[in-house]
Parts: sequence; C-alpha cells; structure tokens
Amino acid sequence: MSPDTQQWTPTHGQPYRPAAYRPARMPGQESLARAAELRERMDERRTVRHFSPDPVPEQAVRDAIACAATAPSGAHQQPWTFVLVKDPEVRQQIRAAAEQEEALSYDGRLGDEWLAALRPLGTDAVKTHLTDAPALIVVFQQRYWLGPDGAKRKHYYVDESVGIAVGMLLSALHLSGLAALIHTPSPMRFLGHVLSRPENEKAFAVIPVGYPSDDCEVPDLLRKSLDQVIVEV
Ligand code: IYR
Repeated sequence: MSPDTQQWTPTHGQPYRPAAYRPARMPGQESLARAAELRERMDERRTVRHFSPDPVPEQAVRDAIACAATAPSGAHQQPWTFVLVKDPEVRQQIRAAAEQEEALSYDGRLGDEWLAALRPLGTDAVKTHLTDAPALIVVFQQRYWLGPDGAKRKHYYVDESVGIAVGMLLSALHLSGLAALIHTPSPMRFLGHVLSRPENEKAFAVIPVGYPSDDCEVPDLLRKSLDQVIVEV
C-alpha cells in the first residue's frame, strides 16, 4: 500500500470487520432507576480548587483515563494523549510556568469583560492545586499524525473528540470518588515543552486529581433547571 493511502489505523485503511453488537436490553424500570441515580450522583460533582496532598489509588486514575479513551472520535482516530504527572518536581515546574502566564492574564490580558465573568468564582493567578493535588492529568490533542513517510495526516473533529473524552474522564473520576478541576492556563504551549511532547500534540487542559482538602470550600452554585436546558419538540 502506498504511503498516500496508508492510514494510521491498525487495518491500514481497510474497513473494520463487522462485529455483532447485541447488548442485553435493560428493562425500562431499571433504566429509569439507574438514570435517576446517576443524575443524583452527577449533581454531586463539584469542581475542586483546594486539594489534600493525600495520595489517590493510582489505578483508579488510570482506569478513569481508560474510560475517557473509550470516547467516540472523528473517524475513530482517537486523537488524544493523557499525561499522568505524579512527580512533584514536574508538578512544581508546571505550576511555576502556569502562574507566570496566569499573572499576565489576570493583570489585564484577559480583558475587563472576561475578568468580570470570572469574578463570581473568585479565581486568581495563584494555582496551589497544581502542587497540592497528588496527580495531574495533562490532556493533549493530536492535531494530526505523522505517516511513515513523515508527512502530516489530518485528524478530524479533534476539539469535539477530545472534549467528549474529557467529559467522560471527569465523570469517571467523580464516580470513582475522586475530585478534579479543569484548569486551562493560557497560553498552554509551556506544557508541551515541560512534558517533552511531540509537535503534533497541543495541550488541551490540565486536570489536577485528588481529594478535597479538609477545609475545601466551593461556591454555592445554582445549576440551570432541566426545563431551562431541555427543549422537546
Ligand atoms: N485560565 C484561567 C482563567 C479562567 C478562565 C475561565 I472561562 C474559568 O472558568 C476559570 C478560570 C484560570 O485557570 O484561572
């Protein structure tokens, strides 16, 4: 097969073999009960900014990443890399670089409108969560892949694919009893340098993972009600 037609897939561009898919159908009553329970459990998820340094069960974090990696993706290209950072020195390096960027952002780079939007949440340029939390998951998007001939091959719907995967990651972490935060220092280019990622990867978010600190507080947010978010036709 010529490099032009070669694909990144294990099938080298050939169609996947069809596989029978016949999951047992869940009785309606059970669906209702599970959906209601899940709704309640997900409503308990909160973004946490104050972490305990206590260690977390590492395999639970890897399993959550494995859940995220089951996400659907454009052309099933799975355009994601999850870097699990445990090393305290690397977390310190990430914090120092993030705080440098965030200081510029909060000092005016964000602009008045953006700063006003953030004010109710009380965030600032100090990012203690990056060193307090025992683990960080740095999510990278693979904007393209490099074929065997070194040429760039496009990935499709990368933002959507990685966004869905991160949503699944947050759900998996929460349902495994772990707290997390989506942190998006901007610009994020330093993450690729600190973590020595290849040039086809672009940082998407930093996700500290751990337990809330003993004195953790979260804003007493209100969520939109169901009828504010659903339109049924
Ligand atoms: N990236 C900055 C600013 C920030 C932006 C949004 I939109 C938020 O919802 C929260 C923070 C930071 O991480 O502080």
